[in-house]
Amino acid sequence: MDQRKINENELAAIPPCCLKARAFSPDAELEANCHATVVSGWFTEHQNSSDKGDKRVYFNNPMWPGEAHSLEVKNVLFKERSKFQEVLVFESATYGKVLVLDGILQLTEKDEFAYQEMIAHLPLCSIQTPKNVLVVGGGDGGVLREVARHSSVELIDICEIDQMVIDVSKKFFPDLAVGFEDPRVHLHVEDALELIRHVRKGKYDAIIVDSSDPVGPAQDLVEKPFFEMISNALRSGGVLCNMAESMWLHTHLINDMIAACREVFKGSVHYAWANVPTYPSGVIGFILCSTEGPHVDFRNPVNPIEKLEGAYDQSEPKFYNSQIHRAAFALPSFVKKQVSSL
Ligand code: SPD
Repeated sequence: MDQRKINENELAAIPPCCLKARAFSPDAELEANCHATVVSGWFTEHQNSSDKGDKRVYFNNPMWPGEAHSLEVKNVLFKERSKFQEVLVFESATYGKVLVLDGILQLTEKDEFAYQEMIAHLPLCSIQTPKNVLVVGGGDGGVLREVARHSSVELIDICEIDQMVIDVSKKFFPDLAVGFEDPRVHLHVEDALELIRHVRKGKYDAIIVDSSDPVGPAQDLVEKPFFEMISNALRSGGVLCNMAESMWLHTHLINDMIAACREVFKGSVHYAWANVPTYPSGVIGFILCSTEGPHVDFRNPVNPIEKLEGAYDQSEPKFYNSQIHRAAFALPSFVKKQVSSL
């Protein structure tokens, strides 16, 4: 804990609502009830929070013990508590606007495209003519924007639990929220488990799970019962792409997820990854699975983006291409060793 005294300039840089969070003792920090991740003009992704009586308490996030990543804050643009989580938007000094949920960075304007393009095109370019797609989470609209590049797609259902995430994205992140404007998009604001439980068997060609980390509302989305429901909602030979954390930090979690997926998905199961500088360790992974049926060879895109009509209508993808697609499945030796189910 930083024990030094802050000077006048630093004090002026702290948004007034954060003064309480300027904690110089552990006890005082626990008292903080207002985006305590922004302290002395810096956002630090190292905390998680939970309700204790009528108070919000903050503690080191168990997903990333012993490390933290910080961005300089120019201006806090929005902070409010929704029914599900604390939603924060700030203008950073070097990464544009940033969206944070419950103290965890979800996206920045500078590097968001790497994640959204990969999670959307890895599955959709792995099957011929995807038609019906479900996006779970993804309330910022970025994944919708990418799915909409595929002209074969006729229906894009999205199930986001938190209306505030959608509203905030429409206000502060128009380049992502543009995804909602596509006429093929049908928005469901509800718990994805409920939607998927009641969906017609085999309805979707592809399901993309763009969740937050499994420590809050998204906890159920890495468990076997969820994968079973997903599998049921996919057609034979349909595909799932699920956000799957960092191989530098979470091989245990990846192992468990892969093992659960192998039990459920009788087609193929693979792990891929991409660099996203502002995610913990600068890396994020994806689990790709297919149901029993026509074989899906995820490692070789049969529906290459370069040949897709309409894929470049708005602008070119900035990260994803067929070479990146193939490379994303190459795994370092330590991952092959530690993730025994791969
Ligand atoms: N550790 C953060 C992982 C965030 C994954 N979801 C990001 C949402 C972007 N559409």
